Amino acid sequence: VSLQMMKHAWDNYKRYAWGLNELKPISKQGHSSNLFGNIQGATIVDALDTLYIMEMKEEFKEAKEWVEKNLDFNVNAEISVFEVNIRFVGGLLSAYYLSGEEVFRKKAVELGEKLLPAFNTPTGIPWALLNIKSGIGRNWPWASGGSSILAEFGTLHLEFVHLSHLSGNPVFAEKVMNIRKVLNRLDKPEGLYPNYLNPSSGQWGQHHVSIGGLGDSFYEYLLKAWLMSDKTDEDGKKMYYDAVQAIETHLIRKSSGGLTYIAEWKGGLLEHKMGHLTCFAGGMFALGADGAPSDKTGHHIELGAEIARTCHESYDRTRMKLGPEAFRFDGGVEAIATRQNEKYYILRPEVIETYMYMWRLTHDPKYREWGWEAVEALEKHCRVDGGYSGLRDVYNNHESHDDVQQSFFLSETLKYLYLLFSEDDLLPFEHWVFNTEAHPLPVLHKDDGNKEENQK
Ligand code: DMJ
Repeated sequence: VSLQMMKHAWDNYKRYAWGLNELKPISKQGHSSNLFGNIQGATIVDALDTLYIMEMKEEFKEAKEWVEKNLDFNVNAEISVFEVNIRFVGGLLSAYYLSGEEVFRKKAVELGEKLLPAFNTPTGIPWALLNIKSGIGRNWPWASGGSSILAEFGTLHLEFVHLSHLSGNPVFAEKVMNIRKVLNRLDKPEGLYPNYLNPSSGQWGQHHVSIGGLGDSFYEYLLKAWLMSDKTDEDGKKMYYDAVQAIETHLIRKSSGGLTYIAEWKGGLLEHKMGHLTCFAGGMFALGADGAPSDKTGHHIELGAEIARTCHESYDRTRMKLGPEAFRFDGGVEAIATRQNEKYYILRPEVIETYMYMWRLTHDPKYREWGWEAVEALEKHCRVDGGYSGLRDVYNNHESHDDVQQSFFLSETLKYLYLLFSEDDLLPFEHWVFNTEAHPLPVLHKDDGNKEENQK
């Protein structure tokens, strides 16, 4: 089924928005997001590995040809370093490792080089935004006192380690190792990592902590850096398990109805709200269970299972059976969005991602059942003639479509669905880690030479 869904998403993108970043499936035209400046083709690059894994050979070939002929980084564009890294660098790296086609390696390294000026700050903590022509960087104007964002500068590690590996140039790995060093030198309030860090002073901004937006994939990359290093990156390992310990103590709570959730922390006060983005953490806890101290293994799996259940409830308690952007545990509600501007669903993957990890790690059939519920809901409410669209209010009786087919729907949501219903030996966890945009990167085994033969 996910293959048919991919075909529908891809064919319509091709028909109405080919070469542009994303598709507007209702108005049947291209959608450009300023996250990528005028770098084009986000959906193509994000979808490459999904096409490959689903064995959509014709489509993969046309996507590859587009990359060869049209993917151009010599543009005057201010881009989000994080978004371009996870979608474009990550997408190209996976396409290279899966297919062995040199063009993807070349383009990934070329783009990586374009991103390097972002690190020209007093501390080496990179800017959020970078003009890839002039090399001038800056931060989001809304971010606490000129700060860089934890989930942005903390989500470069996996890709940059691979860029060094594939180019033979150590500079990429050095840049991300330096980020670790800066973080390790800093005092952390209650052992927690605030979402904001000033790249000039090297001091934290506001003490807001989140395992959802602004924080999320930083934690994910600590664990995955350790796994991707064939469990040699002891520093990443320690930072991850220490952080989880602090998160459990200060952020994880149980509702009176028995649902475990991860709250947000604002200078010591809890906001009892969980974002859809935060739901990825179920899969992360389960994936990390194996490396936890032996008496904690079962506990981390259990934590993953509880988060999966809570996030499933957030879907089940809506009219459309798709979860809201954020849900709350206060004022008498549990796992329900209470604010109008938190009721939307933009085809995000995190809940299905967690089902996929939980399925692989426990084989409890309920995760496939829950994944199937999501398929049915997507088909019923998000599928339109011109592709798949997000929804403005998942509690409403009638669909109000937002008219965007996000590129991560093809790279993540559909890939995780496909994996959820595949055998475990398709991209086995011993050999692959998924970047935060679901692009698989091979584990770098200790005895790997420069050109390793990785198992598919
Ligand atoms: C994706 O780009 C990535 O999963 C990122 O980590 C968070 N946001 C979107 C999906 O929701």
